[in-house]
Amino acid sequence: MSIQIELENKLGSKPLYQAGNEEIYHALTAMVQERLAATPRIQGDRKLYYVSAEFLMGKLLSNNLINLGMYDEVRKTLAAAGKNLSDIEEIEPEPALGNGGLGRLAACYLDSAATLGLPADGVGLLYHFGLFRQEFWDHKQWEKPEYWLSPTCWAKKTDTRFWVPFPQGELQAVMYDIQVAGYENGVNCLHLFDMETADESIVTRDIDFDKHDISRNLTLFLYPDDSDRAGRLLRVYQQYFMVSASAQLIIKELSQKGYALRDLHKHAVIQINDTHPSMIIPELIRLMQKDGIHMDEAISIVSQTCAYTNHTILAEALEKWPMDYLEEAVPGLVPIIRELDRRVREKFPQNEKLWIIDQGGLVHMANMDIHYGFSVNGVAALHTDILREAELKHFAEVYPEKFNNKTNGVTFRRWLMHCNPQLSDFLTEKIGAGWKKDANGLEKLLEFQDDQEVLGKLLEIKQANKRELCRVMKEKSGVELDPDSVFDIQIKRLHEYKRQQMNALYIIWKYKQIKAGHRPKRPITLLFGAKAAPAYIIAKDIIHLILTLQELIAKDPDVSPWLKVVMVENYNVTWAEKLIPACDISEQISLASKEASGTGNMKFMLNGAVTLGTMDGANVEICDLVGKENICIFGKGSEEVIKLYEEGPGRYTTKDYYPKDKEIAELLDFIISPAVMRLGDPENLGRLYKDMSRKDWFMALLDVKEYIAAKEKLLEQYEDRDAWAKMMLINIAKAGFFSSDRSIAQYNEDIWHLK
Ligand code: 26Q
Repeated sequence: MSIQIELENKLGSKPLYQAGNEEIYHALTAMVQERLAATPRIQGDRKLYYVSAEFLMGKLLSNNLINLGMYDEVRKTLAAAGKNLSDIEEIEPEPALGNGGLGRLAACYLDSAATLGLPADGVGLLYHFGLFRQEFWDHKQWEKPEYWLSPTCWAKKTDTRFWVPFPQGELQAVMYDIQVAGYENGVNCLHLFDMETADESIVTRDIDFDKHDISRNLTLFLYPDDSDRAGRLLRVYQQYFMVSASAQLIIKELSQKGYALRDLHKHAVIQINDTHPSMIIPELIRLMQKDGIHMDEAISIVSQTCAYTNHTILAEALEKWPMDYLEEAVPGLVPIIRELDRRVREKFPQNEKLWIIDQGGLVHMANMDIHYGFSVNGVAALHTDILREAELKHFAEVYPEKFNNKTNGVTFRRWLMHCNPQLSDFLTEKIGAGWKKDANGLEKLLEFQDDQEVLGKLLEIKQANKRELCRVMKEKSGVELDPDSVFDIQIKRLHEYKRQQMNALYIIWKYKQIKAGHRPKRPITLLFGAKAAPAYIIAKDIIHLILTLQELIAKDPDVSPWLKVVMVENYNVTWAEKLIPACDISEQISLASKEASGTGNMKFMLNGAVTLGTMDGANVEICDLVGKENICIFGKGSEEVIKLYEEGPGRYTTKDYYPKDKEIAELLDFIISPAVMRLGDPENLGRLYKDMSRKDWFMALLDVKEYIAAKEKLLEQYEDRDAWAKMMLINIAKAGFFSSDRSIAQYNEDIWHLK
C-alpha cells in the first residue's frame, strides 16, 4: 500500500490535500506507531539497561520517519498534496524530560544502541511536566509548567506495574513505553514509570505545588535543577521510585528469560547515568537478600552488573544526601548503605576520602558507585584525565582498572539528516550515503577542500539555513534578523562556569566600539538560548543583563544596524534544530576544566560552524581533529586553572583586574551605568556587577581580553569567504568521530559486551 493511501485511509478516506495539518499529524503518528509495532524487537542474551532520571528525546515524528526509512517518501507524498512536513511536526509538543546535556545524551545513546542492533532499553520517569517553559517579561525569566502528555503521544501505557515501598505505604509504579527505532534496524524501548495517583491539580501557581504528599506529586515534575542547587527530599523519593521499579523490571525480565537471580551479571548490565540512579545498587542488594541470596554474594553480583558514568567535575554538583534524608525517605536502604560503607572503612581505614558516609553524615553517591560498580567513565578525554588525576585521584589509585573514557557523541540522524536535510543530501551527492552508517566516511569530503564549487555550495546551504532561521524567528517572536550578518551562537543551560556573562562583556565592548565609530565590516548577530534553574539567582541576573543589553542595542540607531543581540525564549531541542544549522560561530567558552564534555560543540561542528572556544571538554578533541587552523582557541588551559583553584582563595582575585585594568573596568562599570540601569532592574544589575567585580568564581575576567581579541580575529577571518568555507568543510569532514554510534560501539566493546 502506498503511503498516500495508507494516510488517506487513516483520514477516513479524506484526500490528503483536503486534510488539515493536525489531522495529518495524527494520521502520520498512527501510521508510524503501527510500523514500530511491526518492527522486530532487538533481542539478546545480555541486555543493557540505561537508567537515567532524564531522557530529553525531542519531537519524535521525523526521527522515527528517518529511522524507519520512510522520511523521503512521506516528505514527497505530503509535498504533492501541498503539505509541509515541518509544519505538521509543529503540532507535536516537545517532551522536555531533561535539563540539558545529560538528558539529551541519553536520547542520542538510545538511538545509536538501536541503530547498532544492541539490546539496550532506557529506564526512567514519566514526568507529567517537563522542564519548565521559559517566558520573558521585564527582561526576566518566568517559569510556567510545560505539559506534554496526551492520549496520542508516543508514550503508551503498559500492563506492567510494580509496588515500591515507602514509609508512607506502597506506591504503584505504572510503566509507559516509547518505542525507539534504530536507523534501518530493529526497535528497543524506553520505559518510563509513572504513578496512577499523580495529581496535576495540586499545581497551584506556575510551577509551585504541594511538596508533601508523594502519592500525588512524585512524578509530576522534572527537577529544574542543573547541577548546583541542593536537591530536596522529593528528589530522593523520585530517585528511589525510579530505581526500585527499574530493579524489579530487570529482575522480572531475567526470570522471564529463565535465568536465576544469581546470574544477573551474566545477562544484564546497568549503566548508571550520573549518580541520580545510584540507589539501584543498594536496592538490588535488598531485593536479592529478600530472595535468599547472602549479602556477600549479592554485593558481588551487583558489583559486576553496575557501571557508572560521571558527567561533572563541579564538586558542588556531586550528589551527597544527608543520612537523615535517607532515613526518612528510604529507610529500607539505610542498613544496606551502612553495611556497604562499613566494608569500605574496613578495607581503607586510613583513607577517609574513599568512605561512602563522611564524618558529617553525608552519603556520597558517587563513592558508592565507584566501589560497587565495575566501571567508571568520564565523558571526554580531558574530563576523564581530570577525574583520574584530580577529582577522583584517590579512587583511581585503588581501582585503576575501573577508570575509562568514553567521549560523548551525538546522533547524526537528528543532528544532521533531520535538522539540515540540504547539507545531508549534498554530502550524500558528493561522497555517497556510506557516512550514514559509518560516520567516519565523512572524511571523504576532504578530497573537495579546494573544490570551489563544493565550497560555494557549502556557503549557499549555510545561507539558506540562516534564512530559514530568520523566517522561524520572525514567526515565533516577531524579531527580524539580517541573514547577511554573521551568526554567532551560544546555546546551553545558563551557568556561571559556561560564562555567558563573558559573552555579555563582549557585547558591551562591541557596543562601545561601534558608539566610538569603529563599525564592523559586516553586521553581527549574537544569539543566545538558555534556561536558568529557578533558584539560581546569579544565572537569572545574567539573563537579565543580556535581555537588557538586547533592548538597549535595539533602541540605539547608532548601533542597531551593526549589532543585534537576541535571546530566544524557551530554548529547547526544537529551537536547537533550527539554530545549529544556521550558525557561523559556535561559542564554547567555559572556564577550562569545568565543562565535562559539551555536546552542542559537536552538533555545531557537524553543521559547518567554526568553534570559538577554550581548551575544555571535548573542544580539546575537536581541536586535535581539525587542527589549530580550523578552530579558534583562547584562554587559560585547564592545568593553570586547576592550579589557581588549588592555591586557594586570593590566588585568583578580581583585584588584579578591577578596577586596575582600565579596559576591563569600563566593561564592568557599564553594567551599572545609567543607560543600562534605566532599562533594567537595578537590583539584578547591581548584584551581578558586584559578583563579577568582587568574586567572579569562574574567572571571566581572567580570559575576557583574550576572548574579545579571539572573536575579533575570527570575525576578520569570516570575511575571506573561501578560506572560511574551507574551515567549514574540514569541520564537517572531521566530525565523524563525534557520532554517538562510535561512542556506543566503544561502550559496548569496553564495558557492556552485549550479545
Ligand atoms: C542533582 C541533584 C539535585 C538536583 C539536580 C541534580 C542534577 C540535575 C541535572 C545534576 C546534574 C544534572 C545535569 C548535568 C549535565 O547535564 N551535565 C552535562 O552532561 C553532558 C553529557 O555528558 C556533558 O556534555 C556536559 O559537559 C555536562 O555539563
